[in-house]
Amino acid sequence: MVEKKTVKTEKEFEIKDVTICDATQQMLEKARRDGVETAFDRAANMKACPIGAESACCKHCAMGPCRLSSKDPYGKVGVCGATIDTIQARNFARMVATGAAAHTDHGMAMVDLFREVVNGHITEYRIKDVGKLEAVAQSIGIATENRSVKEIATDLYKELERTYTQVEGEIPFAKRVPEKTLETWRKLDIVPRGAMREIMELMHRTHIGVDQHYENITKQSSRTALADGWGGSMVATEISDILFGTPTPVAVDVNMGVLKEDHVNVIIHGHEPNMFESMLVSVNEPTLVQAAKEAGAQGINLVGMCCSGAEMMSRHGVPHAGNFMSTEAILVTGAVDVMCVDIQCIKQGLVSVADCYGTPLITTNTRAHIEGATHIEFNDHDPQKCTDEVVIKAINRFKNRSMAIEIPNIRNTGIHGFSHEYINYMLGGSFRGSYTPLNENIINGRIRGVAGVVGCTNPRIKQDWAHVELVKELIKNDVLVLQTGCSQISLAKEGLCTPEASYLAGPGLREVCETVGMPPVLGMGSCVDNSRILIAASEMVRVGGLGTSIADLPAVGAAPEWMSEKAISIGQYFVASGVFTVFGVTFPIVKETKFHKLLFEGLEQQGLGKWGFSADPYEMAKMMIAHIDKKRKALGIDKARERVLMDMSDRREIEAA
Ligand code: BF8
Repeated sequence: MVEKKTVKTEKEFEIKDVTICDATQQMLEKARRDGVETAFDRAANMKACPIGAESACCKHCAMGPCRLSSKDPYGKVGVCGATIDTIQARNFARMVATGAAAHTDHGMAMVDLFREVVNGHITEYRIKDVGKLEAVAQSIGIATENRSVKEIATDLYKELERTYTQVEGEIPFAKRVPEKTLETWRKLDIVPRGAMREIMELMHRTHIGVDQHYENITKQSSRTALADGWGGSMVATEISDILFGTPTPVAVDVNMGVLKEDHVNVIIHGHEPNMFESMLVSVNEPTLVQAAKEAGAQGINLVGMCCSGAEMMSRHGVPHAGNFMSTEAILVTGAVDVMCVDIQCIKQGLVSVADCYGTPLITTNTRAHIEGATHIEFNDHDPQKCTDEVVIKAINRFKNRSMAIEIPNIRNTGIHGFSHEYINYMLGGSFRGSYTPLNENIINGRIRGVAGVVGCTNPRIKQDWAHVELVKELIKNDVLVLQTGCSQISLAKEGLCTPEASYLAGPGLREVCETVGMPPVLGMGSCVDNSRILIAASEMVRVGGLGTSIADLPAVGAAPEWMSEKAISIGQYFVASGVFTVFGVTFPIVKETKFHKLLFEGLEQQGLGKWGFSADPYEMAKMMIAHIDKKRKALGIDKARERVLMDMSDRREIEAA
């Protein structure tokens, strides 16, 4: 029997109203029976602060905190005189700074690991994808011909370190940005120098009494966010591919049914792939497998959650158990023998849920301890020391399982691992690998445009619902969807990551999917892998026929259930790269202010993209499709789309022309 350690929820809610995920629903029912509280309960009992939700408060100094009124935003100013626009721009900027810091620090950890591997100080990892190493090196002007892997890799890590430490100039991956987009950035003076400098300057500028013009603050927000997307995140993706392999499509099971009652179940939840890679070695270590069998298990079952889970799913076909809003719920199965975490999106609430079910919750990263969890430090120089110990703890927990286990019997098989490189190959084959067929299909109207649908799940909205409804609307309207992060898992659970799902697509997209044998929804990995979408967009520009900058493309982005500051940084770098980006749930801004106008209109007039907001996925789809159509019209390819509706003689005429 579970010992009831948590407070009974005061305000009950209908479980079917908070998630469409059947497995999570089943576990929330059980949690209720067991008297266990989760973030769904806490959200129901914690009204979001209405002033904070609209970013109308400032707590940057001790003369406040100051509260302005969203009903009358210009009715008063803060004690220092800060206007609503300054306050909102500063708050927004700090979200960008934190989100960018999270991604760039992750990327820097990957460069640290890469450097130690290249210099022979770490031997447990090695360069797995030499082809990718050469391609990345060439993309930023490093010579590869007649040079050893070590020489190329040495030049590459030294060059990529500039992404972080450089104080003047442009970050290395600025070389990958389409010329016209880069030109716009240069004109606006927002090309990132180095991530450390940009984040530091943004924090400085948002201090009391420094930058007090919302436009100027937002410029530095863009520069910092770009240091994330084209810097830290892109480095994280590229180095991880070089070290651990570039993903190619693989059939994987997703959902809580990937747990196995007769196995030792090890869950890894977090963001950096190195600990997970080491865990993959530990769970296959013969002595540990033997120990698991001696404990009465059939074997050790390794499962991922959230973003490192999405990476391992794409690279190695490791099953994935669920996204952010399912991390507490899965512990309620009683079948998790250890949950091992590293950094980012790890709810502190996991401690009490894990405690209720006797599951060890292990933190491993020096940057992320949690009070009440067990810490076993992970060290890249001796990685298995930590991961072996974690597996031993899991085996012990399996041996001493005392409570009834209930695993939702739901598994959804889908195809994941669509790296930018694979899309290139998939569309053109090994002899003609290129994005030309994609561009051609956009120009001829079979594919109306491309949408990146990404980001979190959030208890303020029914889990997975907005992701699923939005994506269904988009593909129905012939919009090809690229996905990462928790959103990808939402759609995988709904069965949309299979080629068979193309029956839900419009006739044009369906035809392309059926010809190529691909799903209408392409899963590209974790949140740092949004950088793959940037590279895909650049490639579409380079191939030609769709304008000269990313802002010209019939491409859009969305995070319909976002919750984290990382999501805001991602949104801002997509916008600054030229993409119309729509967020759901809530937006931290007061409407009818100058800052609102800048984000939702002004940035586009400067040649960048712009923000959009709607809590309704159908409305969101409408806005995104309208934007795609606007871009098609500007490119003069709107007629091509109408052609799909023309009769045979019209077709013959156009074909002849
Ligand atoms: O980086 S999508 S909830 S897990 S922040 Fe977090 Fe959001 Fe999930 Fe990964 Ni991204």
